[in-house]
Amino acid sequence: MGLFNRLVAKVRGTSTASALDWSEIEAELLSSDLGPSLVSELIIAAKKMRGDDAEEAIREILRTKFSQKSRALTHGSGLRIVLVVGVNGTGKTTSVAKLATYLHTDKRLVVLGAADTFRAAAVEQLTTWGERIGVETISGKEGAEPASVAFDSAKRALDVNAEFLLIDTAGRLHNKSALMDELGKVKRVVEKVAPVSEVLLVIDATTGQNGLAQAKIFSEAVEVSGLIVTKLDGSARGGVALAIESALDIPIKFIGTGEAAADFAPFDPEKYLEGLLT
Ligand SMILES: Nc1nc2c(ncn2[C@@H]2O[C@H](COP(=O)(O)OP(=O)(O)OP(=O)(O)O)[C@@H](O)[C@H]2O)c(=O)[nH]1
Ligand SMILES: [Mg+2]
Repeated sequence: MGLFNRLVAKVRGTSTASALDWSEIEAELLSSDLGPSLVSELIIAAKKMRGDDAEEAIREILRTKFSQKSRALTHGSGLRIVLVVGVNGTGKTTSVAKLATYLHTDKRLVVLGAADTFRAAAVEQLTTWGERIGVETISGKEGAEPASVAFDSAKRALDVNAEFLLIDTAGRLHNKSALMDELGKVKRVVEKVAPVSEVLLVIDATTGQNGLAQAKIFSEAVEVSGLIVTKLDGSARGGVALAIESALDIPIKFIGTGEAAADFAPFDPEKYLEGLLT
């Protein structure tokens, strides 16, 4: 039985679930990664609920937790620069490639900036994706300053009249202040060429509540305008996505559901709730 089925059965007073303790249900709900504050709010509300509409009532409570901000990529004329950030291994490079594929399929002119100069393999990884998709990737020499690669890629993107520049950055341990400072620097230097219209933070859904901590720290270092939640194809319930939206009011813009370029889609709140509730 799904996590919420027991909650619904408890409210309805049906089946053996009615014998379950509230604290047992609370513990189960916590495994959805919705986080303690959302879960306790749900339990308090559920205790007051009566009858058959429990499921819809729960859905409605969760619905109110979504951000009201737009989930579309920030509009604007001319070049739109998208900075993709996040901790190690969350799926930044793959998400840059997926977003490039998504935009390229929509006939948008895209340039990639390989500003993860931390590891030599990172540049190659992005360049390979770029070749596969058919978009240009700008990189620097090994060990180059991330900010200078970002700057060069912005100039190139302007020169070729690109609509989008997607900049891949190095995985950051979110407690390393030097790396976090570097992010601010990348943004400042790029903005000598053109404004950054979007900073997308990549969160791995399988990291659970740690994702919320990451989002808090990143949004202190740079202004995060949206989230990409990856690895929703895994065993994760992905409740952390809603926990972040609700706590920080940062909209999820895209989701990743696999390793292939096509395993990517704009975030659909209703579909997400369906997945969470069933
Ligand atoms: N199942 C699944 N795997 C994913 C998804 N997104 C990325 N991955 C995998 O996660 C691993 C890490 O992805 P990368 O894109 O290299 O992650 P990164 O954040 O760029 O990593 P660093 O640059 O090392 O910090 C790779 O094996 C990807 O194929 C996803 O949505 N689902
Ligand atoms: Mg990477």
